[in-house]
Amino acid sequence: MSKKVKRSSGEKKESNGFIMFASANRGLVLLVVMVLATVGWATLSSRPVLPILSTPLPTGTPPTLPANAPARDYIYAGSSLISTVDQFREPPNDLAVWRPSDGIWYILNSQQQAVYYPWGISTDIPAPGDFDGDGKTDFCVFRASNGTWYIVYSSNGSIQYASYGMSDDKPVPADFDGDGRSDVALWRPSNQTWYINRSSDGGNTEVQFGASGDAPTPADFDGDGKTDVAIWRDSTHSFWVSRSSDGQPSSFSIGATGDQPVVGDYDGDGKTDFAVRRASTNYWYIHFSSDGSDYSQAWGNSSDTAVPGRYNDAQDTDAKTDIAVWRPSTGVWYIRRSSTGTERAVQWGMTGDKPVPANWKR
Ligand SMILES: [Ca+2]
Ligand SMILES: [Ca+2]
Ligand SMILES: [Ca+2]
Ligand SMILES: [Ca+2]
Repeated sequence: MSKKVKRSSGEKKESNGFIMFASANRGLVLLVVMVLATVGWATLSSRPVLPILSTPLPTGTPPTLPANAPARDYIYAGSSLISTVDQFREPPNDLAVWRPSDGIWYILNSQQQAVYYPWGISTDIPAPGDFDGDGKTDFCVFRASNGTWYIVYSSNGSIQYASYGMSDDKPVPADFDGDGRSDVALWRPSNQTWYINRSSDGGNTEVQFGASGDAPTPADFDGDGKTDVAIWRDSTHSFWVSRSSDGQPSSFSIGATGDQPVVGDYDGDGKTDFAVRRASTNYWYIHFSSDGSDYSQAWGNSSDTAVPGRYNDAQDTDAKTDIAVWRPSTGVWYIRRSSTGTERAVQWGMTGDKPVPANWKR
């Protein structure tokens, strides 16, 4: 499993079951797509679904990608990009859910308007990322049945297909090579191997890291702007990280067996902090990277879904990850503002949805 595959325009090449990018601009096919609605949630919930992607993989020349760029913060006024700030921090998240029953993504944008987009079918796994590097998250699903990624570039609406992976793989898209674009990537539990298709040069990185039973937790722990390969090992309640900065492995023990990894940059220093959540007590345990101190906080209840992320509003504009949960029974988000410790509760989504907070900027 160590062959490398080169891209060639419009041509599929196989290597050990992987077929590299083939793409086509089908912007005209799917359209009616982004609709800003000021109407209520109930109306949105009944929107029709556009079926997608039952056709064979298309061939053709992939569209030109944006030039490589370092990780940046993108500042928008409405939909217009007005500034970028170089820093290895994620811009604020929008609240969003993906509804498997109808394949629709529902986003609450910064103007508190609903945006929806049909993309995917019920058995897909949502795998959003910024694959074209324009600072906006792209709609993407991984279809395990055929090992295919279906991506819509936010920059030009083009549809990208990537056959990469097998049915039991876990999609882990992130910017491992630090060029500002998410890489199509997956973790294979059966051999604990990471398969990363680098956006910077189209080559593949395959690295065995982890053991049976581990859970992938990729993030930028060393703060160099590149996502690090990392896992949570429940049996020893420890994280293992392969640092992108020097290639060295390191481990950190925190919490207890049975805890859930909830890594994020809670102190806002640009480095991801080790963190776990204990469902039995609803406590979050965080180890701050900035000063090595430990922090704990009770938040949410045991049936909630953890959705830590940087959520900004008028009362919280810092760059720190907020402790946050989404309640499946009611669709309410409970965000603990990092700057004030106060609660922000917003209803968005309903039972059966999957929360997909990200930098949608729609
Ligand atoms: Ca994008
Ligand atoms: Ca990348
Ligand atoms: Ca890193
Ligand atoms: Ca940190």
